Amino acid sequence: MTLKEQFETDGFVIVDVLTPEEIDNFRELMDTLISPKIQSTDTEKRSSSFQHLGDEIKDFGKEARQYYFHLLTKPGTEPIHHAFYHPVILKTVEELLGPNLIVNNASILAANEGTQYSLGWHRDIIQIPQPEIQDWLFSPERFHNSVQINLPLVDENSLWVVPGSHKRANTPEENEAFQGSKHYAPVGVEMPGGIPVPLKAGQAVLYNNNLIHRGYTEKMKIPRRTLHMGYHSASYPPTWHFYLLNSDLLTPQYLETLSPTMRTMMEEYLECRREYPDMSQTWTRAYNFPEESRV
Ligand SMILES: O=C(O)CCC(=O)C(=O)O
Repeated sequence: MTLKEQFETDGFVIVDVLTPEEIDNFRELMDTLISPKIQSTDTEKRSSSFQHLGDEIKDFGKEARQYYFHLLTKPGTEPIHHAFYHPVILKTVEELLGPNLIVNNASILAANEGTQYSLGWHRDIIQIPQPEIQDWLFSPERFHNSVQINLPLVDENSLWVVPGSHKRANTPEENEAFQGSKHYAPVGVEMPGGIPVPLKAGQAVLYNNNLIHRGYTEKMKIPRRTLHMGYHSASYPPTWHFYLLNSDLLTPQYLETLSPTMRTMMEEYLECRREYPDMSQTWTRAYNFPEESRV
């Protein structure tokens, strides 16, 4: 089976990305960036359902929870940006989606040792109002032009998935677990068929955001230090994930501070935003199946 076939069947694939030297380098860069000197004494378990909104780097470690830092729109995070155009990452995503990649998310998932982390089971459809979430969004005929990636710099076991769930509607048992929500199942609810995705440092999991998945670690024995990113191919219309970057922060002055490669990637991102300004179109039937309206 090719990597693409495996991705289409299971909704995720694991690939080796970083060399041991690269792992050390990125680990150092990340530790410098988030300076994990503050260690919380608070051990209360917290849900991270709204983690996609992002945290401030200066707050890292103040609470015993997982933090989510957006990078591409944050001055000071440039030293780690080259992770988001790592040749193995770009080549693998191209193999899965197509050429002309646009980065649409670049962040850090980080937590200190001892953190209990639990994000309820979900598909990444939080942007879509629940009444507008239709089963055909998960049909095998629809091309999902988005890949999400976790690239840990230390061994981790935080991502859980239901293999194959990205290209079908929820089963009755899954609906029961979601307890009426189309966004997040309540924290602590088990999902039938859910399995952990253990990763070695430097290995990446690339997954279809429509896959039913969750973040869960009972108690971290080692701190979490994971690069998290998303892409789509500019050869096809983007999905709702494309709008995750706050383009208002990508000012000409900010773009000036980026490396030439990252600046070009961000300019391509902005060009695509001009072409597809309206996120709410991306989950309409006509947008996903334009050939039907031409008949
Ligand atoms: O790896 C994790 O912690 C889960 C991330 C996740 O669920 C997401 O980004 O949607």
